[in-house]
Amino acid sequence: MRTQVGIIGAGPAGLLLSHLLALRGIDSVVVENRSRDYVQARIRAGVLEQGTVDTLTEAGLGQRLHREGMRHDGIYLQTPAGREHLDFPGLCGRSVWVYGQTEVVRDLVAARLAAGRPTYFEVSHTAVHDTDSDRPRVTFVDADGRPHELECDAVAGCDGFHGITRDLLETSTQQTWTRSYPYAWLGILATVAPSTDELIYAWHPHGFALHSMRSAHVSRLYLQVEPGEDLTLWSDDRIWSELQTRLGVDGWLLETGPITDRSITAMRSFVSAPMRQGRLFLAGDAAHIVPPTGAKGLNLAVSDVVVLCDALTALVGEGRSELADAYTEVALRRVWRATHFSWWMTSMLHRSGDDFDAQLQLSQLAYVTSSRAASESFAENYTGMPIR
Ligand code: RFL
Ligand code: PHB
Repeated sequence: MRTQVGIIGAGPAGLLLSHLLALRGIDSVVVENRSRDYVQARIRAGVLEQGTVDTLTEAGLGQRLHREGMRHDGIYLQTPAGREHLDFPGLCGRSVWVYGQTEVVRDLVAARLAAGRPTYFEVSHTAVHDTDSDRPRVTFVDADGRPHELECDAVAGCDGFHGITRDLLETSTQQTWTRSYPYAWLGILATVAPSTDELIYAWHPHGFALHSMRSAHVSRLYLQVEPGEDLTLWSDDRIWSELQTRLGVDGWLLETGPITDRSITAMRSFVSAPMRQGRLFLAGDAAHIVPPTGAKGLNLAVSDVVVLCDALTALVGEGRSELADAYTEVALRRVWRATHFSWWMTSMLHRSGDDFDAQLQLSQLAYVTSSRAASESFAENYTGMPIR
């Protein structure tokens, strides 16, 4: 088989890249080692930046997003002193949208299959060869056990943090930066109307809590827990009672309902650079991870792909390499801004350290909600910096 761009991974990065390339007349083949149902059901991100929504809308992928997604014009930041609201349009002229990653992926898979473009789910033995030549190849075995060889002009590694492509980059020129955090998130999805109109990020002496949502009938909530926390120690009653404690303010009650999904997520920052070697390009979680506190992971995958699409169009469509040569530098500017914001927001909201640390966090939170300069800076970062 011959294609212009071989794409490893059918997460948001790989699927969106294939769609944006097709709009530019560049063909691609996507290979994914999980099933279509698994990829579409994976519960992850929920908040889309304005730039992500604009990108999806301009690419013709915005119909359901605009119908079912919820525009949020702010968030609440809470401490035991009270719940404060930040008004994003008033602070920076932008908003965010609550629309689950599951829905984004569903829309992308539907668009790709409707266009009849080749997508292989449930592949195994994915391998990439000859990335330093002009004809890199991808080999894999399809769901029926048939081996394939894909001859490409370029390969995009969109295979997430646990994928195979990052390890193909030359270790002598590769640099990585890592930060592990001494806490994790216990996340639940529950069939109950959200008890809030906008997301609540709460600092509490017991630890951080977040009230998010997926729709008018589905809530998504998180609790800070220990990194190695045993999920079986958390009964439904214990989860709801701890959420009520950490999210509670006078006169406010958290509605409860059946819990349909629960998981523990480790928290880590990770950046690997360069994001390219020869004709192999990395995008999204394959190249970097942020802790979920700033809601940046999916949005960074989208911004990488927007930049990468320009670079690949010039490289394989027109034989020009300047944008490909600049890819790492342009993408990393935004990656490091989001890495800093996610680290900062994480460090401000999670309990760790001693009472001195707690007083610094509370002072910082009071500053963010009371100073125009600080809240503008928060709003600008949370709603997302420009992609280019
Ligand atoms: P993905 O989504 O991991 O997709 C990679 C795909 O590659 C496949 N793959 C392979 N395919 C073929 N051959 C191989 N050898 C392969 N190895 C792997 C995988 O099966 C998979 O389908 O990466 P991508 O596309 O870069 O997208 C990144 C986002 O998924 C991620 O950053 C976000 O989910 C992070 N995140 C959040 N991001 C936000 O922007 N806003 C949020 O509110 C937000 N909340 C979250 C989050 C992540 C969370 N978890 C569980 C990590 C909340 C949580 C709890
Ligand atoms: C979510 O809805 O899953 C969510 C929202 C905001 C975050 C992280 C996750 O910061």
